[in-house]
Amino acid sequence: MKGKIIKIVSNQYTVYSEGKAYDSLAMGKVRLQDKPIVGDEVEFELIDEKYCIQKILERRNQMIRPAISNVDQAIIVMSAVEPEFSNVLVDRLIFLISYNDIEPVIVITKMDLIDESNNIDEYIEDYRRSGYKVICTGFGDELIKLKEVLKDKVTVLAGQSGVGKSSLLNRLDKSFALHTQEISRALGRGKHTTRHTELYQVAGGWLADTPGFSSLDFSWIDSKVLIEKIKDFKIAESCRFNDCQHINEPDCAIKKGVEYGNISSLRYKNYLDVVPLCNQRKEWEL
Ligand SMILES: Nc1nc2c(ncn2[C@@H]2O[C@H](COP(=O)(O)OP(=O)(O)OP(=O)(O)O)[C@@H](O)[C@H]2O)c(=O)[nH]1
Ligand SMILES: [Zn+2]
Repeated sequence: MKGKIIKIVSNQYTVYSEGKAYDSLAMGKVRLQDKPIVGDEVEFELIDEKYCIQKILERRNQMIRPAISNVDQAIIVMSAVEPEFSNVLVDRLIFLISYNDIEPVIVITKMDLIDESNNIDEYIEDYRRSGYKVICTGFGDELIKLKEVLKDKVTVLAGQSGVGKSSLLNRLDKSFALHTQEISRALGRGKHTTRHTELYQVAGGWLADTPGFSSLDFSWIDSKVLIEKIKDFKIAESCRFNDCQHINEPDCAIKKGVEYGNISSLRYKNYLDVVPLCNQRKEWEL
């Protein structure tokens, strides 16, 4: 049978397959192959009345913190106000998420609190023009668009404190929200239980119970790889140099794109700001 690991507690693996959850064990050869993690697509069989994981299928991607594989999308939760909307923060998250081969989706909360003088619409337009999905929410909203986005996908939440992650979860699924509150309370007490990430069925998809990308550390990022992953920079034209960093090289297609307004100047500026933070780790530190 084929299934997906949705929970791991010590050597007990919960594998979900066609509407049912199976308590399973991992065979020695599987554990040697590569430690199974939550999100893994696996082959498993009933052997001597026990479900045994035989094989981990190739991972499309893999996050370290929390350890989850095959993540389809990361939702960047950012408030319109309180705390103030930060395009710098959103873009840094976009870069880190894209670097991990995960699709970023932006959810802007607290839209009910903005007044006319607010310029958030310009940011929203900018992200949409670049091809990013943006969902606006606020109190009183039924989250229909968000639910559509979650359906059939494996999703991780990201976003700073106070932007409204818990409120969103509460409105999406009460029992899931209670579960995540337990976790943050335990973490807040500094309790040394080994934290096990778990995938929960929410709105017809899978949502991780631990937020990701909480460290905005670029030191281990290879800027050459990052360039390839940023959606805004995927254009038909090419730069004069194959290894163009799009900083001050001549005949740079990206700089031209920014100049002619085809590439977001905001994203480009935020890219320039993270480049010096990249490539700080030595090979042996990774
Ligand atoms: N008006 C309004 N208030 C909101 C909205 N979303 C969240 N809030 C409020 O913003 C505050 C912070 O929301 P939380 O959901 O606790 O934020 P969080 O991202 O979970 O924060 P951490 O738990 O610290 O990570 C709370 O007082 C919420 O009631 C919204 O869409 N509209
Ligand atoms: Zn270039």
